[in-house]
Formats: sequence, C-alpha cells, structure tokens
Amino acid sequence: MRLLVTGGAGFIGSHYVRTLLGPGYPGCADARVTVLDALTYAGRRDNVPSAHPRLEFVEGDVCDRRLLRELLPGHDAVIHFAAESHVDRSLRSADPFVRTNIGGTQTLLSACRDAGVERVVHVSTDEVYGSIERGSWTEDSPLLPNSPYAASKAGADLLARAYHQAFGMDVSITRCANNYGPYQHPEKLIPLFITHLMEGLDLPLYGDGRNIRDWVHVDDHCRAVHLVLTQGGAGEVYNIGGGGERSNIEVTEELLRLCGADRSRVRYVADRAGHDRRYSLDDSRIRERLGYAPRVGFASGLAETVAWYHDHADWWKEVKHRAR
Ligand code: NAD
Ligand code: TDX
Repeated sequence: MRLLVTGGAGFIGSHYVRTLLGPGYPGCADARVTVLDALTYAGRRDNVPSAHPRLEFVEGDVCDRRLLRELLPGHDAVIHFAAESHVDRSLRSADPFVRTNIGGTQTLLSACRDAGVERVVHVSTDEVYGSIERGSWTEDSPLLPNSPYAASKAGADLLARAYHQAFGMDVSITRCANNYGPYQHPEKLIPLFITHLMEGLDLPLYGDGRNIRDWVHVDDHCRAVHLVLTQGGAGEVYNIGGGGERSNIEVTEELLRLCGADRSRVRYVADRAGHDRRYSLDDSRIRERLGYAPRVGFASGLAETVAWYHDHADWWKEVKHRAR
C-alpha cells in the first residue's frame, strides 16, 4: 500500500506517520508513505524520521495543483491532515484558513479525481457542529461552526461529501474531539500550560474556565483514522470521541498537580470571541461498526504528555519561540 499523508509534519499527521513507519497498524507493515507538508509555523521536518526506506518527504502546498498532479499517481489513498488548525489565529486572520482548509481541500480532491486516487480520508473536527449545552452531536447533526477555523473545516467537509455524492469518490470524513499528546504545538491549551509552567509564567484561562472539551489522546485518534481508512464506508462520516469530557479549569488543576504548582498561577483573562461552551460527540457509529474504543485514559495520557514536554525542552522552545 502506498499512502500520501498531507500535513504529515504537524502534530497529528506526524504521529500517524511515525506509527506507520514504526510499530505499524494491522495489515500495513509494508506501507510506503509520502508526506506532503508546507512546513508552516506548525510543521517541522524533524517530527518524522530524516531518512527511512519507506518514507518520501515532499515540502509543498496542498493548494499547488501542478505538484499534486506530479505526486499523486501511484498512490492508493490519501489521508488529509493538512490544515490551519488554531482557533485563536483564525480570529486574528481568517484568510490562510480559507485558503488552505477550503481551497487546499478542493485542490486535493480535484487532483485525486484526475489522478484516479479515489480513496481519501478527510480528517475533520467536532468544532464543525458548534457548541452543545446538553447531549451529544451525532454525524447527522447540523453543521453550525462558530469560528473562522471551524467554518473553514465545515466548508472542507461539505466539499468532501460533494465529491462522493457527485463523482462517486470513495471519501470518508472523520470528526474528532480535542487531541493532546507529544509534539503538539505549544499554542494549544495543554502544551501551552505545561510549557508556561516550566517557564515560570502564569496560565491565561479564558472567561470563567468552565468551557468543556472532550480529550482524545493522539494515538487513539490516529488509530481511529486508520480504521476508517481501511474499513470505513464511502461517503460516511465518523465521529471520534475520547470519553474524557472536562472543563478547562479541571484540566488546568490536573496540570498544576502534575507540575507541582498551585492555583495562584492561574490568571483569568478575557474570553475568546464566540467561545464554544461545550463539545460532545456521540461516537457510537465508529465504535459499533469499526470496533473503535479509546485506549489511553486521560490521567495516564496527561502524565505521559507532561513528562514528554519535560524531556523535550529543546523541541518546544524552538517551536514556541519561532511562532511568535
Ligand atoms: P497542526 O497545525 O499541528 O499541523 C498542521 C500541518 O499541516 C502542519 O505540519 C503544517 O505545516 C501543514 N500545513 C498547513 N498548511 C498547509 C498547506 N497549505 N499545504 C501543506 N501542508 C500544510 O494541526 P494538527 O493539530 O495536527 O491537526 C491536523 C488535522 O486534524 C487538521 O485538519 C485539524 O483540523 C484536525 N483536527 C485536529 C484536532 C486537534 O485537537 N488538534 C482535533 C480534531 C481534528
Ligand atoms: O490560552 C488558552 N486559554 C484557554 O482558556 C488557550 C490556548 C485555550 N484556552 C481554552 C479555549 C478552549 O476552551 O482551552 C480550550 C482548548 O483550546 P485550544 O487548545 O485552542 O483548542 P480548541 O479551540 O478547543 O480547538 C482544538 O480542538 C479541535 C484544536 O485546536 C482544533 O484544531 C481542533 O479541531
């Protein structure tokens, strides 16, 4: 099997690639991987091996139709992780989000169709559904995004759906909850707070800190994406949950405990514009049809993540200070 992984130098894409080239996934021990990544502020070449007999790394843009035309032939499937991924950045400037998330997805889908690469997994997010006070979103819930990031991902989802409906392409869509784990950019809540604690800085908690997210370890997310790649239905959408709903203040308190700090380090700051109150997914479809269940408990996953950032200060310092 030969796979093209877009965004394979980012947090989740690189975890998927390292797993494919390392321990592997069932039935994919010999998979050859092409990573296509533009190496924006969020991507790092050394998040994946510098040389590996089954890896080809291409620095390039998913909006580059000519490059895709050259690259795609010979691949069996595409796993599309590449995106602008941070909500706060999308509130400051939405243009790169529309360009990469909507424009890039359209260019990729169209190039796949031209090249006869019909199997595509489009990696999306629970944020496309918007906020939910009670209950959980199913795959049939309406898309009601509340940030430019979420709106751009919803647009990409609709394009992915349309390529299946209109052209019969074998496209599946995944919508996962909040990820955490090693190699996550320190702009996101968990690594930002871990690294701030290590640097002696206060923790900026937005609003009243009671917004709720469901946390999924990146290893569980990637395993679910791979299940969808190998067993998912054409045109199907799969929610991926973690069973770990927590308020931001609860996550913060757990991080303070793991890092040996106290609540005096928390600083309540102005709320994020349009801040979604709660995300919650009903992921019974992927559990019942594909046998998915998260394996990493939040307490142990978070403790391992804190330990990883403690052991990899060179990695995050470079990433954190380059992004400013
Ligand atoms: P990330 O920001 O860490 O990585 C994104 C990668 O895409 C980077 O390597 C970047 O260089 C690359 N990229 C950006 N623009 C590109 C372009 N135009 N062409 C080629 N490459 C480009 O993001 P992440 O957290 O790893 O998220 C990966 C995917 O998973 C995204 O599609 C995101 O929407 C989705 N997702 C993320 C989460 C989460 O909690 N992080 C949850 C659910 C879904
Ligand atoms: O400094 C902060 N203070 C704070 O209170 C930051 C960065 C975040 N927060 C809050 C906002 C959210 O309620 O923490 C929560 C998590 O924030 P982020 O880490 O920015 O994640 P979120 O906005 O929930 O989006 C994430 O999950 C879904 C990813 O960034 C998306 O790519 C993914 O689609």
